[in-house]
Amino acid sequence: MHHPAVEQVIEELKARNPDETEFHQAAHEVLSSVAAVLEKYPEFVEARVLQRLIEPDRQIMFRVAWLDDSGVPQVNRGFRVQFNNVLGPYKGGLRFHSSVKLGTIKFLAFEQVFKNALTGLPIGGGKGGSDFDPHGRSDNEIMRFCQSFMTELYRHIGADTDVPAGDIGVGEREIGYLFGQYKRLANVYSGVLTGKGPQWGGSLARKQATGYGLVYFTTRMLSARRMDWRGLRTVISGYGNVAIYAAEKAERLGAQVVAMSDSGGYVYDPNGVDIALMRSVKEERRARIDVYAAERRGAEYHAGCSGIWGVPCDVALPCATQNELDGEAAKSLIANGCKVVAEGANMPCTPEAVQAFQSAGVGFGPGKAANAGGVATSLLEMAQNSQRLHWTFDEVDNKLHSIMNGIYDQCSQAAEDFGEPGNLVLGANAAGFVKVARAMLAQGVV
Ligand code: NDP
Ligand code: 2IT
Repeated sequence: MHHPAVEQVIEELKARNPDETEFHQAAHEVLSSVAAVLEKYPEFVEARVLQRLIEPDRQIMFRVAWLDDSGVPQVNRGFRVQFNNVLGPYKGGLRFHSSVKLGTIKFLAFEQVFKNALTGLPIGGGKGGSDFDPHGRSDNEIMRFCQSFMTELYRHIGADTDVPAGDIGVGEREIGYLFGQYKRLANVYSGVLTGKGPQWGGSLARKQATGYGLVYFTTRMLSARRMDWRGLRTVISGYGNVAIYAAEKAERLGAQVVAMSDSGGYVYDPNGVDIALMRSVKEERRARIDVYAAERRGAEYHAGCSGIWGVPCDVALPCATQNELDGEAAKSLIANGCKVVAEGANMPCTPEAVQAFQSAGVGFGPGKAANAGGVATSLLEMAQNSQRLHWTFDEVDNKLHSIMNGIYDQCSQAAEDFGEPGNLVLGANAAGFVKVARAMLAQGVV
């Protein structure tokens, strides 16, 4: 469905933000599915909600200078985009990856606004990061980089203002260095970051949450098709935080995870991935995925990460990065009989791929719904920090499970309400958008 206001806003957005192609893509996806919402709520058009919503509250960009191990000064660029805080403090991860540009962080922050709204918890949307490449850097270099990054970032964040967390290239180690520096500068021990170590304010199950939540969401997609995980051949791209814990949970529910990847290539393991070995390669040894294949009998390593979508499977969970699964990859998954695709990463499927899945009747779960378990559990970490208490693993995991069920129900209900039952892309965008738009109206023109 088209709406004149939507077309116009997308044109303006492209003209005002040239070159930010990932941001254009994310905005286009959300705005084109809210046409039906605008028909139902003309007050959103009158109040120019779209125009206000696509402009971030604040975009911060700064120099991060640090000394490498040879004593040579290095310079990177740091970002924090505080997109929208009508529902709560800005909340979203930090990404350290060489490909990071302002448009990358803007797309991620924009997605985060609607994702966080879907959780039903009081959090707004933001995202940050740097073009710093952690690959091959020593522990000391990572620490010095994090300290320098936080030396600027600390003045913009706070437990009730903006609460960053991890994303690509940022895990518990980096959060530790960032937290240490924040505390030193602000002289406050607060829940200003999530993804902390459980010994120093972190929540149990936060590390597992995105991957587990993705599998809980996918379980609902499967049961809508009268399927369960038992015996399902599952392909999971990436071998990072999201991928590993998605693999662990899917396997526990009876799936056979047959392939995983890094940015250099993929591993095909017909006997089912040995999750403990994969975790040790990535988390403990910080090694590449070919090391897994070298140590595991029967596993094959193939150079080139996109080849993973040629591995026949019933379920595909893209958990690496944006636009990693294109139209061609989608065709090959469909031809091989894949039945359900759910996004663990943010925007991993190109618009052509999403279109192909939907036309072929493959179940498709968009990232802003399917991967929201991470940020939801971050909010549970914030809640524990405010209470100055710790909850058990099972308490957190049970809450996560019911939050994911709630997200699935909302998306599927909204898809029905707006006339396209089963279209979870429409459902997620519409449900998230309505919450944010209503709160914007209530809070006046600001
Ligand atoms: P990690 O850094 O733990 O892992 C990232 C994985 O993706 C690695 O396997 C990495 O391989 C691979 N990767 C990164 N860039 C590329 C690329 N350009 N091409 C191919 N592979 C690539 O990150 P996470 O697991 O935390 O994040 C993965 C995705 O999930 C991201 O899209 C993130 O935004 C999203 N996400 C993360 C959440 C979280 O809680 N952590 C929550 C919700 C979503 P290599 O080492 O070779 O680069
Ligand atoms: O994309 C995401 O939702 C995350 N990287 C997690 C954000 C968070 O604040 O936990």
